[in-house]
Parts: sequence; C-alpha cells; structure tokens
Amino acid sequence: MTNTYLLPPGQKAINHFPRFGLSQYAARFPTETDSISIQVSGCVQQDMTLAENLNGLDRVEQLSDFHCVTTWSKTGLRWGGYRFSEVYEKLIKPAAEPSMQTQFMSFHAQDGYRILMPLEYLMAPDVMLADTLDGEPLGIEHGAPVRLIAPSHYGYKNPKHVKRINCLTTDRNFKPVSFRFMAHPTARVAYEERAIGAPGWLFRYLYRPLVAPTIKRFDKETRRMKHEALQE
Ligand SMILES: Nc1nc2c(c(=O)[nH]1)N[C@H]1C(S)=C(S)[C@@H](COP(=O)(O)O)O[C@H]1N2
Ligand SMILES: [Mo]
Repeated sequence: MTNTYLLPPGQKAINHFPRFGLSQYAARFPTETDSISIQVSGCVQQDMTLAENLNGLDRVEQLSDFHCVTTWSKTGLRWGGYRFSEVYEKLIKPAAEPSMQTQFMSFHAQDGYRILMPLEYLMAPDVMLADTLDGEPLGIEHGAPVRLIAPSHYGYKNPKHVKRINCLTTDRNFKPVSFRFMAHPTARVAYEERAIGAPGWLFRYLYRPLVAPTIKRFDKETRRMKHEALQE
C-alpha cells in the first residue's frame, strides 16, 4: 500500500526518529539532564528560573509531526510537557519589566546551540516546552531534559537541552549558529521557508544528500558518548 499520509512540500517520511543537527553539534552533549532549569533573562525584573514541573503549570500532551529542513519528517510523535503560551502568559509576562516590549525570544542550549523566534509564533497552541516523548522522559538523543517543540517550523527552530531563554525587543543583535542564509526568521514548513535568498524547493536538492551521512555521524557520536559514560 502506498503511504497516503500528507506531508508538507518537499518532505519525505522516515520510519525512525534520528538524533540530528548541524554536524558541529554531533559530539556535543548536555551535562545537566536530570532536571529542568531554564534561566529567563532580558525582559524580567530579576533573572528567574523555570524549574522542574515548570512552577506548577498544567501538563499537556500532543501528537505532532517533526520536519527537518534537510527533507526528512517523522510523523506521529507524542510529546508531553507545557504549552509555551502558558509559560509566557503565566510565568514570564507577570515577571516582566512593564516597559519592555518583547518581540523575539532567543533560546540557548546546553550544547551551545541557539535560535531566535518571533514571540507571536511562539504563542501558537502547538508550541511546547516538552520533557517527554511517547510517555518517557526525553533522552539525550531528543533533548533531555527539556526542548522546544514548534511543529509548524523546521526542526532547526526546535532547540534541544534548553538552558536559557532571553526576551528581546529587536532581532538585530542575535548571532545565528549557522550561516546567516540558513537561519530563516520564521522557517515555516507549510511555506517551505527553508533558507533565505533562494526558493525553498532548491534547498531540497542541496540538503537531501546530507541526511544519511548526518544521521550516521550523530549515531556514531551518541554510541561513543554512551560507551564512555559506561567506562566511568
Ligand atoms: N541543542 C540543539 N538543538 C537542536 C539541534 C542541535 O544540534 N542542538 N539541531 C536542530 C536540528 S537541525 C534538528 S533537525 C532537530 C533534530 O532533533 P532530534 O535530534 O530530536 O531529531 O534538533 C534541532 N535542535
Ligand atoms: Mo534539521
């Protein structure tokens, strides 16, 4: 039977969910994986910490598909955690400096990865801070202890191992981790916003050959890390 599941333009389903990213992150791992601790800075009057159990917010679960810009998609992932709009409205906004007009947020990860997103897209109901996948705590592969899930945006806007969130009034000072053309401001999957400066479909052909070697590289480094952890 053919797969009739409808995927966004240029995406192909794969049947396992690989550990993935820019190759320079393959051998970088988080150091703090047992409990959540996210520093919030920028807009808040005093630096605040989002701690394990996210300061009492309701937990939610959602089923969503995950789309990497390099063209692979994994469908039907069940994430558990907290709605980001709730995190913002109930925890961050009340602690914010009234004069500070947050327009963007940068997310900083334990492995040095970072992204920028406009606040309005982070308020979508399917954007989460997720700490479980298919009912289990997030492993090292997929973002322990907590990651951002923004299913309408390519995987690169879904940072793993989040340790700090910074509220910003402008996008001018943010420095992307990749080449600037690869860091699309919104990276929406439905509009194939893969990168800046050329149509999205063109990048399908540039990125697709990177999928297999990147998965292999990340797998190898994960095995190496786990092996070393066992030796200690
Ligand atoms: N901290 C961190 N987050 C990251 C990355 C990374 O290298 N480090 N890679 C991004 C990219 S390009 C993708 S496709 C997804 C992959 O998520 P996965 O490893 O859970 O499949 O994570 C995103 N978030
Ligand atoms: Mo990606």
